[in-house]
Amino acid sequence: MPRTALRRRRLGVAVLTALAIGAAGAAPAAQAQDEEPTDLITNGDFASGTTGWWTTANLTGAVADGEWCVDVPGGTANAWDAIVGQDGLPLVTGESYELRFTARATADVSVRALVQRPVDPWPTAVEEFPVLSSEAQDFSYAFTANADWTDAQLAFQIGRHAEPWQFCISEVQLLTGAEPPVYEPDTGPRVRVNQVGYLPDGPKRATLVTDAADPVPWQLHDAAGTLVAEGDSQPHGEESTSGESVHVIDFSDASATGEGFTLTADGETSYPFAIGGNPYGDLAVDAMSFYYPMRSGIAIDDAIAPGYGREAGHVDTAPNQGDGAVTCPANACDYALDVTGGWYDAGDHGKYVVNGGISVAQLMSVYERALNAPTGDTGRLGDGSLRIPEHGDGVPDVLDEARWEVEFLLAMQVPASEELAGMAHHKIHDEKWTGLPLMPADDPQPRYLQPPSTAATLNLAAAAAQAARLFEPYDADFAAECLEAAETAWQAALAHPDLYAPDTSPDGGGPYGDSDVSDEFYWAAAELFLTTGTKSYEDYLLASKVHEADSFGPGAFYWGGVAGLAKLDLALVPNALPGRDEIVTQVVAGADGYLDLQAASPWGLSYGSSGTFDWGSNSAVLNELVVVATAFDLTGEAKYRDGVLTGLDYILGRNALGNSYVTGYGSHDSHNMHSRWFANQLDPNLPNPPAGTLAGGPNSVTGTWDPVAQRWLTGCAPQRCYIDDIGSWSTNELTINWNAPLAQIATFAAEQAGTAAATPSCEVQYLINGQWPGGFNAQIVVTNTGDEPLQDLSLKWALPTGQSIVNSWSVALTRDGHTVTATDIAGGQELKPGRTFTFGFIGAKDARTAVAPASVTCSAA
Ligand code: 9MR
Repeated sequence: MPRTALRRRRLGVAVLTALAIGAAGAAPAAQAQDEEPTDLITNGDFASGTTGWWTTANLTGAVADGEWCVDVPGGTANAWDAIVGQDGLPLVTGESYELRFTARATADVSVRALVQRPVDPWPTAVEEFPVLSSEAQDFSYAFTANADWTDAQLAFQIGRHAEPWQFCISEVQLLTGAEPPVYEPDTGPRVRVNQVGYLPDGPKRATLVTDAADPVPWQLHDAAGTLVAEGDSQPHGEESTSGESVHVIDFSDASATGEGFTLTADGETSYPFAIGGNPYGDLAVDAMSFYYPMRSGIAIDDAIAPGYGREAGHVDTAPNQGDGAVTCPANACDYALDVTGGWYDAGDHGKYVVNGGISVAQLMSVYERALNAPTGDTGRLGDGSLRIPEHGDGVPDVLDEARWEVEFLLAMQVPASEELAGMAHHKIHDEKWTGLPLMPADDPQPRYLQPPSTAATLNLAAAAAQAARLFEPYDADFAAECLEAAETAWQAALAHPDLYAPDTSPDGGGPYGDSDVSDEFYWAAAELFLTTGTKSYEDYLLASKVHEADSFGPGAFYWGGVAGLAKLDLALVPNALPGRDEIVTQVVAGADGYLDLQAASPWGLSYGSSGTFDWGSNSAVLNELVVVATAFDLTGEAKYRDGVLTGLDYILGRNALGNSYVTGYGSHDSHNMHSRWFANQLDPNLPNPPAGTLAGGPNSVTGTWDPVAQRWLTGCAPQRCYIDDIGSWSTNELTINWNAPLAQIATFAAEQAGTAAATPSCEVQYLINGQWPGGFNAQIVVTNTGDEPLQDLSLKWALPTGQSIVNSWSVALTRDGHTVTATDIAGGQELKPGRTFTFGFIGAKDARTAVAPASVTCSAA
């Protein structure tokens, strides 16, 4: 076919291509005007057959009419198991290039197109995943080289598909002198709002991006277009994290409720949002239901998680090599462990104890907070509350989900007969990194246990100790098993306090390196103390340098720094640690620090004022909010609740990119997170991540960037160093540890919707009147502080660990799980305004001092 005809026929498709590139977040390249581009490809029009080109041995093909078609066998595992390529391409650092080609396929498949150095570790200059179909499409990708290479390779990696198909390519060019790619994200309206919604009695703020120096008027309209509130913005000026000039719009006083509100200012109208209802209820459920499709070792049931059904991953079924009997590389250990189960860490198939420990701890804290916080509500976390298989077992679903991971953590412990008995292996992962997409069940790699580490051992100790106290009323045997594993791990860590995991990793997994484990020791001691009350843990805490240190800096805590997490639990979970008030003071002071930073930020952001947004910055934002939420639970002061809600606005769209970082929430959401199996961007047959998945978020640390970030984000303001592209693992991965604080904050926010109206005017004094070895006497005095009589009054609290009820007087006490409910108060008669009623019980306890519950809630008819 003559070349001109070929071009004309494909013109329409070229437009489509440009749109596709725009959707990926960037403008297509244009040719620089002052120099003649050179095409680096030899025989890109296939006029000389396949001269200059090579293929892997499993491909055969033929050239006809300037198009080369090759037959690709089915049944290979990786994209690079079948390659069409050309070598010896020279790239010059700082120069920009445009890769162009035309391609079609006999099936709708995605392939991997890249320019790389064909030498381990295979650095790439550009990596793209065009989706081919039966009609030829033109593709164009611009990139800037960041190294001088004389031997770059253009590769079309076309393996990985189950069925045989045919790949046809024509008009391949690699042109010099291209315009550098420019990142032009779709930031939507300049009025940036929480795209999900606000609470009627909560703070309601938006950020307007504008160069206007003076206040500008704003209007709030309801879904019908009726004006419901108006005012003027507050100019803030240049803001460094976004690189933009902004104003704040405060519409907190708006009292209308409903769906579909919009905010208009400076000629721009925001995405729609709700006011009222319970905008965060589904978010909380989704953020926790995220974990089920992340499970390893179990088939995911499509009826439970619609759209996410898949085969079990890493069971002992080929091509998986299975996690049923995993040993150490180079026979470094003489045993094999069954480490089936647990959650995959992130977009990869690795399972890492340090990160598993913090993730499951924060998920369990969703439940533990609900037990102890005055506005906590275990009712929304009951059996049947999440999309998981364990319904009907009488156990709160979030604990069922947590157990899936805790059991994996226990399995990672070194067996009793070995030298490092009780230590935990740091991680288990593939021998080599695999490509994307790759379903867990299709991973053919051998997997190994990496050496035990003190950090992993202590994370296991902390998480298992917390599990022990939370599972105690539901499964005493499992609770005992957890506690034994935790205490064994603690002793092992004391015996091997400096087995540090390195900052570098063998191929196929992330490092999770950590050479300061003083915080891990503190966390494990705190959880063991909360669960057992044992004096040796108390002594350890009080002697630790961590105890009095400020633990609430930027990001509050993360997998490598867990002191803050320990302090939140010491502050909120009932215990008799001497000087415990000091810890409460530290938590509240930490929260005050975050509120101060938040007040200074026109985005309501406490994180990032230093100018750095770290890998996983969204989790740092949310973990700071967990501290603020705990301060609310401890003090009841509304400013902390408002701070949490304001912080959540950033995650849900009030940010420099106008992007909601949670899949399925908001008009413009992240949905192409880095994942091997939620890989819809690469393969239309695969799903996007499930609703309620959090993206890692802006990462301004350029030295940690992946090739996609390097290609598109150069020069970004910190808050804008993010791209919703599946290749950008350093800005856009999904992980078990990042979704956990989302679950915590979404649950907290959901509980704040409408709590004020439900609380009757009553005051409770809960006194431990006396205690003796093995028992105590509790007296509860309830007062009606309101003007109306209280009818059918009942009280609820979570019984502190180590206590049980023996007998009671002047009341009926029932116990369900941790929760005690007191009914038949005042003999079933109404409690008149100003009157008090006293009842009590004899309790049994373990060796520790009996303490009162963290909070008691009243309800009345
Ligand atoms: O979350 C981790 C981040 O703090 C580190 O800076 C980064 C580089 O070591 O690794 C992140 O963890 C990744 C892990 O190593 C492998 N699985 C995916 C994790 C999220 O990106």
